[in-house]
Amino acid sequence: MTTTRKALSLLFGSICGGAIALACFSDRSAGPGTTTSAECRVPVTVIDSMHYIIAIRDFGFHPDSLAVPRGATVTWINCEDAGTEPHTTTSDAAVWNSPDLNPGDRFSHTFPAQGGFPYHCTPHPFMTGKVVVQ
Ligand SMILES: [Cu+2]
Repeated sequence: MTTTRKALSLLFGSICGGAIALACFSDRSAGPGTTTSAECRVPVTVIDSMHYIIAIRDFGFHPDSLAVPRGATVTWINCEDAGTEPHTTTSDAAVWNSPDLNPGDRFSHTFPAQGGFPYHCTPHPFMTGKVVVQ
């Protein structure tokens, strides 16, 4: 039982650590100089080995190709200026589909299986990207 508890505590510690890291990156407020715009200016892609960020900026996904380990969570953040039309992250094979993401909004998906996962933005089909789960 002790071993199980330790494992659980480690698991939750790890999840909470990730949540805290994400929370640090997920403070939202309006206007310039806020956490969201700072976060969008800094090219942060890797939070830790299981949490990754893809910024949506200038009508593109940055990075547009991202390799992650199996079980990783990817968070897309709309880093466009306020007032820019919303984007989505939509799996080409219907594995995930975000709602409209306005500037400052985010959407996360966890990838349990290996493979290549191409995606696009529904309102702007020229916006494409790919997550490769290794
Ligand atoms: Cu778009």
